[in-house]
Amino acid sequence: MTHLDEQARAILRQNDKGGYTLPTHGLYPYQWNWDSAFAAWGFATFDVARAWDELDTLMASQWDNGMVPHIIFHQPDPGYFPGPDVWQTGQTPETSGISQPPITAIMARLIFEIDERTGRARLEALYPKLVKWHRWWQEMRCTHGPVAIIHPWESGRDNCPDWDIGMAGVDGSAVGPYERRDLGHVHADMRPTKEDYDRYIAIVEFGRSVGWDDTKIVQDGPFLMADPGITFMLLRAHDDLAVLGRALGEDVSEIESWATTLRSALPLIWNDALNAFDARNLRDGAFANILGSGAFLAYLAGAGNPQLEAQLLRAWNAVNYGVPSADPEVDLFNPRKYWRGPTWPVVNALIAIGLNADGHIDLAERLRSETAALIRKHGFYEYFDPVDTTPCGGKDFTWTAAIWLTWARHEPQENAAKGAA
Ligand code: 9WN
Repeated sequence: MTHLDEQARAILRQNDKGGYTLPTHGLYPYQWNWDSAFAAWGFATFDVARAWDELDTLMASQWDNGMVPHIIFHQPDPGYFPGPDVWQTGQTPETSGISQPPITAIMARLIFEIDERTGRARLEALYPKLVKWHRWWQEMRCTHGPVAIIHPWESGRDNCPDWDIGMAGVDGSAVGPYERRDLGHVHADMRPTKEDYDRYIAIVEFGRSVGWDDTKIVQDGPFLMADPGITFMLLRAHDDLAVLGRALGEDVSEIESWATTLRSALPLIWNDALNAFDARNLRDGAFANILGSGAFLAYLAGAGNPQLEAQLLRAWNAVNYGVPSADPEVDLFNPRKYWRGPTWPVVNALIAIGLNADGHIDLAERLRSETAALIRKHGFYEYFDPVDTTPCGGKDFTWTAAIWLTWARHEPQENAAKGAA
């Protein structure tokens, strides 16, 4: 075990609150949905039982309607805004009112395959909850075909340019005074703007005003956009859930039919003018007309194609390290501003899983080695400047430590020796 491996394990342990893991101390003092799924994958490299615990704790906060919230406010903490008093969802424990990328089934499969014998009982307990969550996505968020998000935070790629056209229609001017807490931890240049936050809060206030009724929010809410990123992650998650269901001897025909229906909606998010998958404003049908990293998650769902590959290489070759979160060849690209340019190790890991499965072994390896170089040089930061490597956002970050242990640390010789894909 190398020093970096030890450090990565130590980060997971330091951020472990007993059953759930904080993304990082200070900036994000609660349990986040997709962060937890990555944390579980990381724990699985040295403590499989702890990995299942993480997923159990996440799924334990599932709402009666099947939704699994994006934040679970286990313990009060004044260090984050907006907290439970703003969301007012009336859940116990308190939670936010939106979801986040459904990668839990993807990670559950990876963890199950490490040790199927002991994992079986854990999976049996989790499986019905995952099916219920996936059904919620299909019924509540796929009414327009691809996955719709009702808040940029739902995408996990909060302020990426994909959402600019949808956010332009959100009126944030009536939001009362509030104090952001993120700026006490991270420089404002790296975070979303005040205009973004006013609109984020306006969308939360709308959800609260209709008692977090999904049908009303999808119908009348201030923001509704098709998200290529979640569409591809859900597609992959459906496939993985079906594999898990079959292993348990379950009838997976409902899951298979969701996957077929969702796959048939992919042409709706293909933008010919951009030559790539693209986000779309579902209020008026307009495409975002901007290449984002969500498009490259197509590989995760086996939906890559030569035009997309050309766009991937163009955007990637325009920077030096990792796949950028926004197109480096457009004016709004900003290499340090959150999801408007920086490279995110976790997104790189998901893209690489897809590239590998699609036979692009060399590209997957290039992505791994560039991501590993960033972590070796600076440590386990939240994200990085893809041009000059500057580390950005929170440090000692759980998901960066997790993907180091599971993916970034593995040199090709080692992969070949292990027969890993
Ligand atoms: C809002 C925790 C989360 C990640 C998201 C990332 C960021 C929150 C924020 O942090 O979002 O959910 O306050 O900025 O964008 O992907 O899950 O790491």
